[in-house]
Order: sequence, then structure tokens, then C-alpha cells
Amino acid sequence: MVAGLGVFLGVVALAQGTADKRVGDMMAKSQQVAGKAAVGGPFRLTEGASARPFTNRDLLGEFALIYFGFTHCPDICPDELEKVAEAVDAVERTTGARVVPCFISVDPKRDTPARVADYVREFHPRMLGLTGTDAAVTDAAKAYRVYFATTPGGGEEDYLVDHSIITYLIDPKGEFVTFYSKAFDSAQLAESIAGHVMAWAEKDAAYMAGLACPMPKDKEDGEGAKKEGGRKE
Ligand SMILES: [Cu+2]
Repeated sequence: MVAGLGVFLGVVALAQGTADKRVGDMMAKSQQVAGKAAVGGPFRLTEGASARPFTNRDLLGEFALIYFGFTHCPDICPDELEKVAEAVDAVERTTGARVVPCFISVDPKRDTPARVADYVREFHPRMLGLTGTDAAVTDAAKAYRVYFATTPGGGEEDYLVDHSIITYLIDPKGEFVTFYSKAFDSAQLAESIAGHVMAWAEKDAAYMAGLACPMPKDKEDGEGAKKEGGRKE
């Protein structure tokens, strides 16, 4: 268990920079031992659209996908959030489960509640945008072992934030399930998440009963709907 956590944290460290492939390769090995590892946990932030407090407890009852980033990110964050949005829709189509997509800012200075609310709307109608004080964001990132640092050289309002590129899957009881590196495409994300959803539904009759009937598959809307949701020019 302890060794497993060590391996897991090493994997997260590797996610910085160009080690995505290795993260992906090692994930299968690490996730069993890391299943109950100390990843995730309590956070207390502000939800953008309502400008109200939002904690980890507000995610209980559904699977959630949590991604940390910043709204000024030139391309990585938009790409990752588009994948998250596509995967959420695919999982809902195939299983009826409403996975909650969740963006947490690591740039609280510029990412006000209003700004994150506007930002997440570009990707998915149900995506939550969370931000908070410096301390609250730092605590949340620590809980998820997310690295972030403002890169030197930028101006007062014009700077980049270097950060881990990881999407976390959280179960309906708020426990960390697994994580996905940038190497995963939306189809792989969706397939993995759907597997966890179905395994959960088999053990939890109330959750199973709450699954909406899968939507009819008459619309092969994959590309169109996503492009629309993730449009960013
Ligand atoms: Cu980014």
C-alpha cells in the first residue's frame, strides 16, 4: 500500500512535461494499489455560475471528472476539457449516467467566479467551474497532488501557469477511482468511465435505479455536438 502510493505519486510527478506516455502505461499498474490512496479529499471552493460555496460534498451521488487548469491556457486546457465534455456525453449515451464534469482553476488571481463560469460554458452545459482564494485553490490542488506554478517572465496580468495535465475520476461516494493523462483520447476516457459506472451500478441498486434510460442512438452527433460545445476561436 505504501509502496503503491509511492509509485502513484511518482507517476503523477512524471505527468509534468512529456512523460504522458509513461503515465498512461504505468497507470494500469498503479491504479489497483492506488485505489484507496490519499488522492482527492475535501475542498472548499466557489462555483462560478452561482458564485456560491462549493465543496467536495456537493459532488456526492454521481461520478465526477475533475480537471485542474486555467482559463488563459492557450491550448492544453481547451483540448483536455473538450475531451472531458465528449467523454461525459458518450458515457451518458451508453450508460444513462450523468457524470459531472468539473474544472478547477489554478489561477485564482485572474479566474474569478464569473470568468470560470463563462469559460466552462464553452465546453459543456453541465460543466462546473470552480475557483477560490489562493489558499483554497492551493489546498484543493494539494489534495489531488496537482502541481502548478506561475511561469516567470510574464507581466502582472499576462502570464502562463504550468500545471499537471490530469483528469481525475471520482466515484459517487467522493472517493478517487483513477486518473487519466493527456495520452487518453475521449473514446478511451469514455470507455474506461463507462466501465466504472457499470461496475458501480451492479453493486449499488439505488444508483442503478437512478440511471436515466440511455438516449436513443439515432443521432450520430459525435463530431457536430462536440465542436459546438467546445468551440473556441
Ligand atoms: Cu492548461
